[in-house]
Amino acid sequence: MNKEALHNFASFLLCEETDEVCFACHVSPDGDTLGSAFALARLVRARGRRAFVHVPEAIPETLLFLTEGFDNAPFEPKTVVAVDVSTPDRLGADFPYPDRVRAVIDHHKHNSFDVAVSFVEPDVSATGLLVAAVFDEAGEAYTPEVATALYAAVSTDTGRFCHTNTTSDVFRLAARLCEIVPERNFGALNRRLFVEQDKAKLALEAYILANAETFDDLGCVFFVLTQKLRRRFGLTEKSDLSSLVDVIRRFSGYSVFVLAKEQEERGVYKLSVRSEATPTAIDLCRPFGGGGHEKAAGCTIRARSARALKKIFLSSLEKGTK
Ligand SMILES: [Mn+2]
Repeated sequence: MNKEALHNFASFLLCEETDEVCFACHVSPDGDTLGSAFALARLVRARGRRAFVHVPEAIPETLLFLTEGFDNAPFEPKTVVAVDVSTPDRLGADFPYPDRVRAVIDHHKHNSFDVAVSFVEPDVSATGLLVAAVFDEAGEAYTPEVATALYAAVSTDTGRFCHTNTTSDVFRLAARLCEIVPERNFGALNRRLFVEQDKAKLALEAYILANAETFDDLGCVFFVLTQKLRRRFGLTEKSDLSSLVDVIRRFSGYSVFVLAKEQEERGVYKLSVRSEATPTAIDLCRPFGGGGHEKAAGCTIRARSARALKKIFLSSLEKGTK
């Protein structure tokens, strides 16, 4: 971790002039962007400054607890800090303050923000680890709310401590958080984050397992969640579908996993791509204007049907494997 970048970021965040701060999350908000942003907002508030968290889309139900006891009413911010956001467009098309972004804290390999204060560490497993370092640098203790938020950040970005980014640093931070999370009740927290699902979602998961298409030559598992299926399983726009790709990742003998979600706008599909080999997930998504990490990435593709979408993606994958 670059000590100087850490020091600069912490100094910027805590200097007198940094007030009225908006911590901005990325689209398709996950545990890392949300947990990190809420922890940072609490740090700034602990120092007597005003702060709120901007979330461009609905917060998934599993992560709503991060907002408990936190009055997140927005105001006209002076400063915006992008949290776990790799490119300005991932702040969302309707982000109201794009020209006020002055700092960024992130762990994506390709961060394209051109801002005065940049704390970007591509080798770090989650932005939550960087936020923990900012607390340490600032000499600020983790409150139970902060510990819970940081746990949400690192546990989700490491796939519940399963992905290859589960480093000893991750476990060291988790061990520290374990001392602070209320009643050390990780069981309840994990159940909330990872285990319990409503009936509709469980039925959908079973459907996906039974109906995902496998392409043996390409080592790929593919599933398209159409609007029709969304209606059939009673999903709303608020339903958190981010973990669905992990359902198809369970097929053994395959290395590329794609979950495509048809959007309300006809012919638009958002893809979550996972890859355990080459081409990497980011290499598969970049031709379509997407981004992310080596093993986990996403992109948006326009196609006239689910069938056409599959054809587009699979022929791109085929080219990549040659
Ligand atoms: Mn992240």
